[in-house]
Amino acid sequence: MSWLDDYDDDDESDFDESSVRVRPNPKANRPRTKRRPAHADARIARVLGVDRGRYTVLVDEDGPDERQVSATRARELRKQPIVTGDRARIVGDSSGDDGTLARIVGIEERTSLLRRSADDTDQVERVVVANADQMLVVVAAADPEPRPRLVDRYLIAALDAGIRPLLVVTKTDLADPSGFLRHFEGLDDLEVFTSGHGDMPVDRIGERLVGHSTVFVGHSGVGKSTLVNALVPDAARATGHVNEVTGRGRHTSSSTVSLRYQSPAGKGWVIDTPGVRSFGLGHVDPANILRAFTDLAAVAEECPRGCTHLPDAPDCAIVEAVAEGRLGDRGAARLDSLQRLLATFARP
Ligand SMILES: Nc1nc2c(ncn2[C@@H]2O[C@H](COP(=O)(O)OP(=O)(O)OP(=O)(O)O)[C@@H](O)[C@H]2O)c(=O)[nH]1
Ligand SMILES: [Mg+2]
Repeated sequence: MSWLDDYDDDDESDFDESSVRVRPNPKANRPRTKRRPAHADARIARVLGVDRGRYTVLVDEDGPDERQVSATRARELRKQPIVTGDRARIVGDSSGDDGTLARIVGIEERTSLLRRSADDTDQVERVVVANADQMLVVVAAADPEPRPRLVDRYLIAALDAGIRPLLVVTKTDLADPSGFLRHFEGLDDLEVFTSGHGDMPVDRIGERLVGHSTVFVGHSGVGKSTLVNALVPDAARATGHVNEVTGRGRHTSSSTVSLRYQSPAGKGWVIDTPGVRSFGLGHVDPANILRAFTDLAAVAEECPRGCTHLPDAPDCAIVEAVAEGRLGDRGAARLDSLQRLLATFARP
């Protein structure tokens, strides 16, 4: 089974409580609208994880009776992706007792949505996580080799979704990350951490997690779950080895899971995701990349219509401003970063 199969949000409700009874023609038994309950008594629960149509949700978050409850999705939500981070409306048995199942009858409006497509031409998108406001891009200094273009892709997806990106380079005990990090010099807003065996920036990253919902993304084997385990002591996320011959991770984590971060400074949410081989940007609006570079976006208002802002773009106002030194010392590096991202998008 490929990782993509594993990731199917539209997984049929294999565990839908109503399918327990054997029915000759399930379609004939779909509830008609007038029989559908109004769900005025629904309560809100945080979706922590999804596994083959079964959701783990957190009820009474931060309250005295906070508990994890298993839930299925209502039949009428068949086409609606429900993902980690969603705020679900649930009805039914939300006691969380063994053998009980609640039912998700709707989801609250999302504040953000991180999506990806299988490749850049694919308009079919997969929802990775809902309501995250930060993304920690995890990349290894070696084993597997760092790929700046994959990091670019994550940055673009984050900027497009209005999610603040952070970057951590792991395995600095295996290789010096400074050459790789030079790629990201012009990204002034990007906070960068480095991490190695015996020297993990747990406190520094932890500070950034308080009050936020942070999704950890990156290639398989870069050490996402290792970091999660260091940050969330009872997370017990399985970690895998990187194949010495192929340099590939083993896709140890197979589903996306939210875990609570807690420190004396406060609480936050950490979302561990499975490693991906590619991160398609079929759904992204390229204008959102420029928008994230606020200083350059202001200059770009003087650009000709349809300007690509790439090095060969005629009369590009940003290129000219940088050439004339009007954007200061950092101008060239900023433009370089913007162009890398735009080029990644334009030429997958
Ligand atoms: N040398 C070294 N190894 C590390 C470091 N961080 C993680 N590893 C190792 O890298 C391997 C993969 O780590 P995981 O945490 O499973 O990686 P992952 O990103 O969660 O991988 P997937 O779940 O497959 O996406 C494990 O053997 C870790 O012990 C590090 O800083 N230095
Ligand atoms: Mg993992």
